[in-house]
Amino acid sequence: MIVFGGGVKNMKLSCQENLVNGDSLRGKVEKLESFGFDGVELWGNNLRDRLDEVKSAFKGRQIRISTICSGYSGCLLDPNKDERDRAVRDIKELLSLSMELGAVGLIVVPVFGPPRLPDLTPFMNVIDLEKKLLIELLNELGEDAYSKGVCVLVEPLNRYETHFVKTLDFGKEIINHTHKKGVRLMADFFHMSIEESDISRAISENMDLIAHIHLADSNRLLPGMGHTDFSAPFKVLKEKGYKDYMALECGIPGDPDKLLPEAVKFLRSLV
Ligand code: LER
Ligand code: MN
Repeated sequence: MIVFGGGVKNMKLSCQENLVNGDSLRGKVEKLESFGFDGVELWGNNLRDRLDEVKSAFKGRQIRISTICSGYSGCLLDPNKDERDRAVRDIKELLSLSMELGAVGLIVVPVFGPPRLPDLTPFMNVIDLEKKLLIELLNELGEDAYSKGVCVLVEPLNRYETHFVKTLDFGKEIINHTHKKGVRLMADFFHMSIEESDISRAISENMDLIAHIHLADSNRLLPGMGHTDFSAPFKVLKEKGYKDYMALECGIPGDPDKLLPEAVKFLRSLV
């Protein structure tokens, strides 16, 4: 295990697979390991079809699969039951793959864009309806995840990508009504830089549920290239003993072979 920052044991650095150059996944994985990453975040799309390639790419390496990002069809908060069932079926399949590949879990966004469900006021407004439906579905998915030893990682997004779960507090409010052990929160610094009034407070007060982090600066480039203050939130993570992965999910304006190792150095310097 790499000791991140020379003092924060277990805080592990990961990178999404598409951010690094390479002709094969094996080549990318080798590179990321040599740059000092502890994990790789894979995309969930067609993951079952490339399982052999994935397994052989990580064989004999220290670097691990941190997480699986998205890759399911359907939508959990769609009025059409077939759409919801498709999402539940695919998410369960990706949770099985998370287990098989030793990942923490699967990143799930409850709904992108505007509401799909109807506004039923005065009986129930759309947000309350979405909340109730999501709690039911997350309960089922959380139980499934827990039985597989992985988790559903609920990701709040910014207002331009969703109308619904936008802050860690709101995510926690929902997760608190579910099978919590199998449902956790993830915190994306890009979305937080738009939606949270105080990133450090949001992290601090939701720390018990946070099991994954996405790293990007305010402009969604590599950390250090925008105006997000990483040092205060990292101090909170350090003090509270955060021990899960932080994965880069950002644009790289230049040569990744040069900029990714520099990003590792920058992030380590923060802690
Ligand atoms: C989308 O903006 C995002 O942050 C992804 O992690 C969604 O899965
Ligand atoms: Mn993200």
